Amino acid sequence: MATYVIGDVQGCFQSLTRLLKHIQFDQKNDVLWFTGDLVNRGSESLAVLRFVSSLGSQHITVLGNHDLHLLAVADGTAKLHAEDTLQEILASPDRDQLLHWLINRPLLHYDEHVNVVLTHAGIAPCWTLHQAILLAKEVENILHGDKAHLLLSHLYGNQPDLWDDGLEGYDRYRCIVNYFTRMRLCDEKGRLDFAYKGTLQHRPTHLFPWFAVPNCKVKDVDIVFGHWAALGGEVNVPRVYALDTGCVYGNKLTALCLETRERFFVKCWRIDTNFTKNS
Ligand SMILES: [Mn+2]
Repeated sequence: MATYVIGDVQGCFQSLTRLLKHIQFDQKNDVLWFTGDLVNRGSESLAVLRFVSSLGSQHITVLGNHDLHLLAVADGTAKLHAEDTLQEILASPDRDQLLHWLINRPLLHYDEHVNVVLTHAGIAPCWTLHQAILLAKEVENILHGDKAHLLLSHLYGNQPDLWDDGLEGYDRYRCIVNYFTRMRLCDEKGRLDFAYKGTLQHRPTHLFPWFAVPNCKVKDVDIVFGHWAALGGEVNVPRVYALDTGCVYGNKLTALCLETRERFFVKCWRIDTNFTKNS
């Protein structure tokens, strides 16, 4: 038995199929974790969603910003963007079943046996692991309940951009979701920057990648995340694993074996996608 964490698939079903073949994925014995952003920008989001949701207890998926965008569009609280490739899901006969499955995914998964935590973008530098687990649960409870529509309709926006324990209501939930699904750079206090999406090398010098903010509170756990394709899977920080390797941009799709920490990847081509802008 092996556990593989797979980076952002973003609708690239052919690449996912090739990667699973490469790692000789055994559906009876192996477990797959996904870093989120299963859908959008790639050309086969529906196939990815159908496949991953069919894995049942053999898998873990955390929600990414593109997954939440799909849920908000389906809910009527957000509009499709020009570069979105979600129409096929929205028009499919099994959409309600797939979306119900998707909205019930967590924002964070922590496995105490292997001491690994998985989220889409990372963990706010001002949170301990325990706090992050509780805050993810707060939002998940609403997404999984009858107030999900209200939350989705208040989800968008960049404010508040700094965590404060005293935040309440939708400001609190939006801030939590932004840390878990959109974070890349922060200032030394942990204030989110939403503008920069590039490499570590060229980042604004007053900002830090979230995992290298001084006095980062998450310690003694391995953190696996996706979302930041420009990292190319490299962070050079112990116990932090970046797995978005830009599959949808024609780069690579990566799997990390949790038992051996070995990485596997397949090269991707833009034939999997009808999206070419690197954003
Ligand atoms: Mn993302």
